[in-house]
Amino acid sequence: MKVLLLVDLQNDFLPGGSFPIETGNEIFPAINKLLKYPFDIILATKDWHPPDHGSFAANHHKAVGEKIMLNGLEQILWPTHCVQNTHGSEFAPGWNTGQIDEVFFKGTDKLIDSYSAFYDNAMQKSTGLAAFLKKIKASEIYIAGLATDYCVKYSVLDALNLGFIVYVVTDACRGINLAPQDSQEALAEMQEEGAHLITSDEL
Ligand code: VGL
Ligand code: ZN
Repeated sequence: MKVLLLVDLQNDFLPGGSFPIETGNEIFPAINKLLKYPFDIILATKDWHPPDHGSFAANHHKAVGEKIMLNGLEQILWPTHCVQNTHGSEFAPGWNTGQIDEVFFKGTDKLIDSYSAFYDNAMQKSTGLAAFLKKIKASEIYIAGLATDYCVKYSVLDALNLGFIVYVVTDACRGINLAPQDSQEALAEMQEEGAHLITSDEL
């Protein structure tokens, strides 16, 4: 069972959104190439926060990028983004969302962020993705999307820990890069942990 998992391809993470990755639109040629390949199933995640989410700087009257303790865990503060049922949390245009078989939602609890598509940042609650993948007997997971250094990275590391064979499609990912080398370091860490880095053309 070959699974394509597309992470957080949502308006707010792209130019014009509230938390834009300025190079984010560069992934769509690769995403559209992937969508032509014969995956057994295509899954997507949505970052899906309530308006009072604890990761939003504005909810603490603090600056973006500052760190706080949120319910016992260190939390980087982000711009308000991907609020449930807003334009910013909708899938971005530029790819055929009609091909998605199932969507998994994360970051829904205001007291804890969730970078991984599988579990929240305290590994307490599951999105249901792990159980779904086991049920369909998934073996290989091809992961792409936004952002390389957060949601893609933590999804990849959890998928490896769950025992899946994981491919990261590097030209179909872009990062936030709070520090300029963050995405490169994230890819190196994923590879060290056992992920295979490939491009959409190599696939
Ligand atoms: C993400 C930070 C906060 C991501 C989501 O999709 O990588 N990063 N929320
Ligand atoms: Zn978020």
